[in-house]
Amino acid sequence: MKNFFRILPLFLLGVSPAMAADFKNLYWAPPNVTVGGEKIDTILNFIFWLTFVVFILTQVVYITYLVKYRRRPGVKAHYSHGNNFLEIVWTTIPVLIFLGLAIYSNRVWNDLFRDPPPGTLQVNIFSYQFGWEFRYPGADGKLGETDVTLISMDNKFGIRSDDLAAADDFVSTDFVIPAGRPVQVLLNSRDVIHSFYVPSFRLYQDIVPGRTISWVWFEVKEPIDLQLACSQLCGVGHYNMMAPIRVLSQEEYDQWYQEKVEGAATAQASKAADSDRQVTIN
Ligand SMILES: [Cu+2]
Repeated sequence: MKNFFRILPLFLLGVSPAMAADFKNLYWAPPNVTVGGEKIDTILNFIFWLTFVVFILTQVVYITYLVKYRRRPGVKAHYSHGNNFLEIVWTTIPVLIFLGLAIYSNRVWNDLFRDPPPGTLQVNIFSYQFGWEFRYPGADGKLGETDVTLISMDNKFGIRSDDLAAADDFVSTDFVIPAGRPVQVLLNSRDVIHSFYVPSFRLYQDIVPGRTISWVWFEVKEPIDLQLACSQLCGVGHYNMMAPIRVLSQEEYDQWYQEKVEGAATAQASKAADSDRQVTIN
């Protein structure tokens, strides 16, 4: 019961208790782990404290006037028709604050979502009811091209069979990325709108079926284990639509990548052998 009352305000604020409990911080977002995420935090903090101060000030004025001008024995309640000068002042100030915030946050947005730097690792993220898969460039370092119109049960990523760069690409069920290197995600959905949401990355992006969303990129500072959870109610299995995010050191990542590339090469070779055999039988 005590816990219920501890968690209730979080529900009211729209914070996921599981997420907050995970970071032992019930009242704020989990720590930011990306380069540039601080800029989002600066805006969040500024808006939070501004709202807090404005709330306190308006409540103080409101309650003071309520008490001061109330009806008492021998005193009539004061009626004011308003004051044009004051109206203009307290409309202009919020307009300027909102305009400033809009311009500043637009600049931050532009800064964070400009074209990724050269050498960025590209990962194709495929979402479906109810799970995630991650496609990596193979030994050639090039992610094969895809076409959303080709996405089907058999061709999950919509890989174009005429693109040879796709042949050595491999798929992982964990989202494994190196720390200290920019990662660009190409987001696809097979069925409905899902959402790529990682609070620690300060990133939220809906994934819309029928198109590839390619402007999201980020750089994680240190190795860390996190969880990717779909944040767009997408059906009965939505609650279970998650995948581990493993941010590794460059060394560990290289090792993981090497193993995956070798695995993909073996699979490719045995597939080729199989089709050879079929040709012989026929
Ligand atoms: Cu989903």
